[in-house]
Amino acid sequence: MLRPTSHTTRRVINKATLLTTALCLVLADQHFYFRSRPEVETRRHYVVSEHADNGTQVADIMADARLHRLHSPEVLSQFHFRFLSPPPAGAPLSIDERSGIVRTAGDIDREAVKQCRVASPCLLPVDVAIGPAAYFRVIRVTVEIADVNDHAPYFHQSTAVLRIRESAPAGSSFTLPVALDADGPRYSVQRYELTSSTSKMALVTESRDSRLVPRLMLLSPLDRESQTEYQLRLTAYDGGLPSLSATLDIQVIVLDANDHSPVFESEQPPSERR
Ligand SMILES: [Ca+2]
Ligand SMILES: [Ca+2]
Ligand SMILES: [Ca+2]
Repeated sequence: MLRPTSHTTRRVINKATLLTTALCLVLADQHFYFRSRPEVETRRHYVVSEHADNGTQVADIMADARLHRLHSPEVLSQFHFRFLSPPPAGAPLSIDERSGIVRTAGDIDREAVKQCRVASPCLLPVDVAIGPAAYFRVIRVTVEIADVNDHAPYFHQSTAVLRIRESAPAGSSFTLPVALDADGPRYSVQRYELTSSTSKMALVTESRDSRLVPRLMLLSPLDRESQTEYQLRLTAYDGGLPSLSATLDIQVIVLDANDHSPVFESEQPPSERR
């Protein structure tokens, strides 16, 4: 049997109706808001090799953005293209105002681009604005500069001196000078080699802050009384093919430790010398 609707039930229904209506209005408003937002243009990605020939084509904005499909030839003939901001120093690029073709306009040098000295890969935003105002549009463009191995590793100095006390136990290790290389991680220093005539020392490397650090490890204790110094050569190789290298000559000087008791020059005590 149906029971008459109470005032309380009617109030609940009215509140629910109001809430539903409000929710619909909010959703409708959001729908309108999302529909009315301009579409976000996909960022176009191009790659150009470091030191590519001057005039190398990097991008054809007109063709790649399919502007021919969107506009008549009459409209396209009015278009002009320009970079929103000039490409950075070290990455000379030009854009043809009428065709929208992007080319290298000088020597592209990855290591000369400030923001690429520590960043890898080297990505440069070079957005393109299309005019006239009636057809204004921004094509978002990223140009990646592909690294080439155009820098050899180098040490800050050509020689180094390492002083090791003869009391240092086997297993002790000592930091050696690090080689630097201006190229990106792929073509930077990848390995070290140690050349020496002794089997008392060996090279070990450790990775620190994404950099390979060479260390000299003692395999057996040194004895100054038998050898006072050692000559070593440290060579750093980069990741090129063939790899480029740098060398550092290291002089290891063995420091004295008080590891010998005093001895008399003759077998007789001084008091017994004549
Ligand atoms: Ca370079
Ligand atoms: Ca290199
Ligand atoms: Ca390079």
